[in-house]
Amino acid sequence: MKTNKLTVGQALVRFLKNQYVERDGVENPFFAGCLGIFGHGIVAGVGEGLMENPDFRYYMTRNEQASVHIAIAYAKMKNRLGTFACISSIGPGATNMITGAACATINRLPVLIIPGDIFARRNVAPVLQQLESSYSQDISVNDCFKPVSKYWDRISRPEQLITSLPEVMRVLTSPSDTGAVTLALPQDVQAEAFDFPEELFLKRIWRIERPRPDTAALREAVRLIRNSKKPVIIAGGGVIYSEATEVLKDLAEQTGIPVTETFAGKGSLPYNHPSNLGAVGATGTPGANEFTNQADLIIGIGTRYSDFTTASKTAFQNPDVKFININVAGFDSFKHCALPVTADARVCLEELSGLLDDYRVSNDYIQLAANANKAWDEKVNEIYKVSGVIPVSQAEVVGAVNECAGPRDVVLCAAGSLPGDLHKLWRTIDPKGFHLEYGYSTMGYECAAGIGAKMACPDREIFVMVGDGNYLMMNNEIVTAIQEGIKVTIVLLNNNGFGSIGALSESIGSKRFGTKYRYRDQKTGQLTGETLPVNLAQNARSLGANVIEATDIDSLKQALTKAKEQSVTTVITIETDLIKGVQGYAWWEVAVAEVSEIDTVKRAYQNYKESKKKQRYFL
Ligand SMILES: Cc1ncc(C[n+]2csc(CCOP(=O)(O)OP(=O)(O)O)c2C)c(N)n1
Ligand SMILES: [Mg+2]
Repeated sequence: MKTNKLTVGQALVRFLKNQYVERDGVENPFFAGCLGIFGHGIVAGVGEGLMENPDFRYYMTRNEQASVHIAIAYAKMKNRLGTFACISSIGPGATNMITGAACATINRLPVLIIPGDIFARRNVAPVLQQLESSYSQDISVNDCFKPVSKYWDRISRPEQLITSLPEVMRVLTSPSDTGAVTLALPQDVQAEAFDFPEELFLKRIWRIERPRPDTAALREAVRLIRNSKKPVIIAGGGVIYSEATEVLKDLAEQTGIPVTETFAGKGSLPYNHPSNLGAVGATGTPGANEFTNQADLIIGIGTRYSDFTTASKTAFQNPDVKFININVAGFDSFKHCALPVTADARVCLEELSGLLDDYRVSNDYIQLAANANKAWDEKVNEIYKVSGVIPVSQAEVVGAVNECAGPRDVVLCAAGSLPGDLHKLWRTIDPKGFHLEYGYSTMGYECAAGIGAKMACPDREIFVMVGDGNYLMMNNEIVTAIQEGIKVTIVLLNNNGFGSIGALSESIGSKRFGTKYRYRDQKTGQLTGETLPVNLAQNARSLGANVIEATDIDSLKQALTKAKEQSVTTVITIETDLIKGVQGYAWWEVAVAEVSEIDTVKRAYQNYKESKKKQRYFL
């Protein structure tokens, strides 16, 4: 056996740059490089390995959490066929990545997390940044990654890398198991050399499988569909990741079954397709919710049925409702005691189409869906209409950005009141045009994720839409965008606080307590003073961005046109109304105080009890 004497850091980088994926005959390198921030726990081992391999590019970021956001956004745009390795030092650099790891795992997106770890040799413990434990020496802060990782390992001896790396790749490239994979590397082991077998570094191609459905399950699915009068499809992220959107369109046209879309599934059909009822669930359209409410059969494709999709289990009110779940992950296909069809979405829909060639829902049902699609489009026109009132409403801003964005351009967002508005309103044409991280709804995802999205799709304009709260939580990656010459357009909506949690607070009787960015008022002792003097435009400018300050919709439209011509990351700021929101059409459960001295809370509790009556189990 030929061997190669390398450090763990060198061997790791060499291995990573030789990993490829192949799906449908198309081959691509799996890793686009490495993101991270050096510290004493990674600089000598992996850091040195990276320096020796400049063809595996290292990108310096400003916060380790943001590194993971960049990787997640990249993986999402690549339909999980590519990602980054994210490295950190030991201690705080490592724990900064835990939020990112959770975000990746929850959204079923692959990211390789490589935190430095404390000396395996232990003789110098406790080292700087070490968590000491009185009951075990086999614990470090990196154990915190265990519940948020789909695979977790610590390399305590160099040769362990040889058996761990194939497992890392198996999980990252598995459509059903993917998520964050953590490989903790003790700082001494990283720098130790070993005679690694040459074969470890040969080019390796991981085939992304398209598992076919079980014949009996498929037959049963056909029987259920044939017996259904009011079937509805819920298209989740799996439809897009599997590149099943064309087949879904054919199936919808062949059978007349209407389609609704989750956050991750939005874009499964173009917004103006007559079978597209649009957003489903808590942030759904009236049409989508009316149809799911009455459906006798829900066909969930690639959805994990989050509470936003099920309107906290109130979305399906037909007493005879049944579920067929087409999902590559058995974990998801069994939800709601469905008929599980564990398979890749695209091949499954292809096979299903062939077996349903004589099935079609009634013309009335098809017409009702087309009417709902049209009615909602007219409503969006109304909501997008410019009122001329200053400060502008958020919906007017969404309208202006939507109008400016080309059919292949991307809107990107994660938390606040924007996700719900975008889910309902945004007119998506291209399957990759709507990028919402709404599995973890991580504040601070946006500015960093914009970079990852642009790296994955350099030929698309990326419109990052972000509220002031999200922006203040993590705007630092603007510096990284400037460093890398990456251009995104960040539309920053400033309503001086939390429009989203403020409205939620009001709905549960808590009167927007603690949701506005205000000075502490010395008289009341509360945060009820004047608005804070924060200048977000100046902040963005100081980080190197091109900044345009808009005041109304006209100046916003001009700014968007100018931003399109720019090659530098551009931040457009605009003040928006904190209170004016878009109406909702379904419920979302947030628990309300059962006892309270406050009247508004007491009333909210009564409403809450009423809403809960519609919650159902699906057995
Ligand atoms: C890391 C994190 N902390 C807290 C929350 C809860 N949260 C959701 S939205 C939001 C406020 C967002 O503020 P902003 O970006 O200004 O958007 P707006 O609500 O004004 O639309 C908060 C605190 C979260 N989702 N993520
Ligand atoms: Mg805000």
